[in-house]
Amino acid sequence: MQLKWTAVALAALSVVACGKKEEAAAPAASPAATAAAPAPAAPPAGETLTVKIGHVAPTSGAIAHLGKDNELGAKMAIEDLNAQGMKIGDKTAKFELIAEDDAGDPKQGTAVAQKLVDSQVNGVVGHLNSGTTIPASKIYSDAGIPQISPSATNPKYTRQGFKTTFRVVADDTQLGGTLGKYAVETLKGKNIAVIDDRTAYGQGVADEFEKAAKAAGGTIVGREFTTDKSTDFNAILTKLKGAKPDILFFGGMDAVGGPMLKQVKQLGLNVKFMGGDGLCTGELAKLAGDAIGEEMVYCAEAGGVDGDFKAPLDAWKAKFKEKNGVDVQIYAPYVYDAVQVLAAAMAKAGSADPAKYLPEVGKIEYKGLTGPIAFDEKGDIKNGALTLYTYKGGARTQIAVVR
Ligand code: ABU
Repeated sequence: MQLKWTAVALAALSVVACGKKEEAAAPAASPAATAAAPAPAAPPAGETLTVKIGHVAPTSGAIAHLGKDNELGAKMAIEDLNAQGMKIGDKTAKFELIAEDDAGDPKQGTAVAQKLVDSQVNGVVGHLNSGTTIPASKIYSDAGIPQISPSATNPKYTRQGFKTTFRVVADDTQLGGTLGKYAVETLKGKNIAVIDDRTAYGQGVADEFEKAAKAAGGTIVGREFTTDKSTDFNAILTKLKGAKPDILFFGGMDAVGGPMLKQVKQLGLNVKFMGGDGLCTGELAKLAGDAIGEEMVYCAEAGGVDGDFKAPLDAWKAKFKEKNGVDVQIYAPYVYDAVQVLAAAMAKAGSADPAKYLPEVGKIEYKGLTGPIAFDEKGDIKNGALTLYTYKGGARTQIAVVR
């Protein structure tokens, strides 16, 4: 695959743009002339193109730590793009971030999506949750605005026939499928219990897990559900304990998974605890305390890099920590790449008009922090990776990157 838009290429654009600015701002002036000179004229309005990028995630509520992680990734991309002085057509682009909070709530998600459309954003990165991303995608599609989700993994998002929907991570079919197989073939699970939080993500990933675990020869001994706001799981865990599972899979986010793990320990349930990407955060170890155990919890991020991509991603994560004072939770680098992909498509089209640059998003071949990004006909990432993790010594620890 030929990767056309690299960080090096973007830096080269920056050099060209800066060179032009320096030429224009270098009059040969004597000290006396300088003293009397009027303030330099502002550049003609036509030289700058304001590009509005909308970003949506839950920056309030139980998973605000994940929403803020995503938003910081978007901010870092905007800062880097502006520092590079990227050209779109013959204009220097000035990127502006319009960040909205959907609180992980589908209704609030569609309300802020309409707000972004009304603000005439040129592109959108988000939302974080499948349950907000899917309904919001119709609003962006109707307005013809390209949308890239950095973290919503429910397959339905890209299977609605919209031309505007893209995703830079693997989906729940891949996540649940890989984890189900891993549960039986590697962790040697035989009797498997499943809980989900009834969200588009939680239920979807649990269904895929269950299907794959059964196909690999596992037996599903119980299926229960909770909500994405629950804190007491004693009734469902007690019921499942009676079925003597050796694996317990939870389809849901870390904010619910952490307290659930504490109750698993209190009830003496002797299981390997598994989950998808929503569980697979640094925060989970804090939320679960000593219930995180040693190599007892297994999960997967819906992306990942190895080989030559590892060092630049690690360096970016270190920069993120230095700048923001917090570690990357999970999807900030994917948000960073999603913003860069929109910008690269605009540069390629020579326009930030959604109708003009949308075809370039679909054709993009971008070498990102999170690996090569190109989309299939649905808008899903081609050849998406997964990273399997466990928790050791209270820290998320990588097992392997798989495709
Ligand atoms: N993929 C996990 C978190 C976001 C979601 O799909 O709801």
